[in-house]
Amino acid sequence: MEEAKVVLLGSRFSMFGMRAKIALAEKGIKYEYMEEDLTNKSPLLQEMNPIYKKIPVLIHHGRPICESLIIVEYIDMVWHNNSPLLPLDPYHKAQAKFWADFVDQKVYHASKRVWISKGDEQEVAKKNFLESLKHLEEFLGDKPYFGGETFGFVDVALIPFYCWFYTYETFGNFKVEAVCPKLISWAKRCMQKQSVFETLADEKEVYEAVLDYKTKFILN
Ligand SMILES: N[C@@H](CCC(=O)N[C@@H](CS)C(=O)NCC(=O)O)C(=O)O
Repeated sequence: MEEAKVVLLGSRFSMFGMRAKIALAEKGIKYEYMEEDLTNKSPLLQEMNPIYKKIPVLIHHGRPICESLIIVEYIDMVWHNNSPLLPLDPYHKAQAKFWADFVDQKVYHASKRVWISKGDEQEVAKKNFLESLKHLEEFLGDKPYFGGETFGFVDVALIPFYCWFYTYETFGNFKVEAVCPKLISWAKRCMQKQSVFETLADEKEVYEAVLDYKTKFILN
């Protein structure tokens, strides 16, 4: 591997991988993308992320950076001349990191339970998922993006989940728009950005992939 090259190890439907792709696209960075088969991880992934063995991994100058939010922050710091993602102001930066972490701690965990579980557990997951989105919607308020006038860190953290909404809604039998209309307007606004619409997977393909995964790996 050439030392200076930027390489991204990802997986097609991963919202975490999409975060890295969007950040690289926002900065206009050329990179080599390597798709991982997560059922048969490559020696490179195991070498580059020996602790978690998860994607995404960004490899820059031959050195690995792991964890999607850390990758987005790294990209923002290294290529700081254009399209800033994190605010410079320490308070606003702390706030952006808080909400991006909230997406991981609350939105992600509840969203997964929505399609993986059934019955009472699924009901609790739906409630938690929609509540977490409601909190985000309140933080968004009337701003076009989470950080204000321009697309930034929290937008990158959350928008990949949008292409999974169809899956959560179909398994959970609800509509996000009925509860969080402003959040859906925000998502549609983000989808007008090239970095986002060229990165996000097709929602029906996500759904098909989840059905396939459930058939193969989860006994019903
Ligand atoms: N917290 C991690 C989560 C990454 C993650 O869960 N990646 C999944 C794909 S969506 C993965 O690589 N799974 C493989 C495994 O768990 O073995 C991040 O933000 O990068």
